[in-house]
Amino acid sequence: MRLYDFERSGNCWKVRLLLDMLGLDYERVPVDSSRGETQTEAFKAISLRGQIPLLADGDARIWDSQAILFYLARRYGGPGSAGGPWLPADPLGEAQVLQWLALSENELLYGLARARSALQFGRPFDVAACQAEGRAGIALLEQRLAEHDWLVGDGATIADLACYPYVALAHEAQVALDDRPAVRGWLARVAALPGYRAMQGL
Ligand SMILES: N[C@@H](CCC(=O)N[C@@H](CS)C(=O)NCC(=O)O)C(=O)O
Repeated sequence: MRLYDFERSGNCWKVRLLLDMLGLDYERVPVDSSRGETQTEAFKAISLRGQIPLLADGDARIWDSQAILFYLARRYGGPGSAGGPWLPADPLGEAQVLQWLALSENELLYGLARARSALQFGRPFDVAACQAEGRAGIALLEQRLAEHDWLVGDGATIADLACYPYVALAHEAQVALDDRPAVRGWLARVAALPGYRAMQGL
């Protein structure tokens, strides 16, 4: 397997977390999105959206971190069910995972990730508006995690890995978690999972 990847990308970090936690071997192909390397003709020829992460597995090319998490969980998530512990097989559990993937693709991406991108990489986003959207997402996480250890069910799923990176990077978006004790506890639980590897430079 090959992961087209940038160390400082939270979306790529999600995928690396699951690959590492599943103990899968993969080659990392560095693509520096902060320097426009996603927009070359060569890269766009393999990635429809011209974005990382992109996973190559045999002949398959999968773009979007959420889709990649889903694929890895279904394909390699472990014996016993299609997805193993990372992706519940029952309709309600699967829908609950999809809800949190939606949060990661909306409030956390258009909020936290974009505020970070503006502050750390000089991207032209409205920092205050993005921070407000990110805080709204974090408030929803806090509500869930005040009553539960994990976002879905009783153990870690791809929902946790999808939401984790940009919340763990919230300080780089200048969004404080001081009044979010349940979220801070959950960040520590994710970081204690076997196979966890931090983003370099954090
Ligand atoms: N929804 C996508 C977002 C991917 C994304 O925004 N990737 C960024 C890096 S974190 C990227 O490739 N940006 C460069 C570009 O759009 O040219 C996902 O979850 O994979």
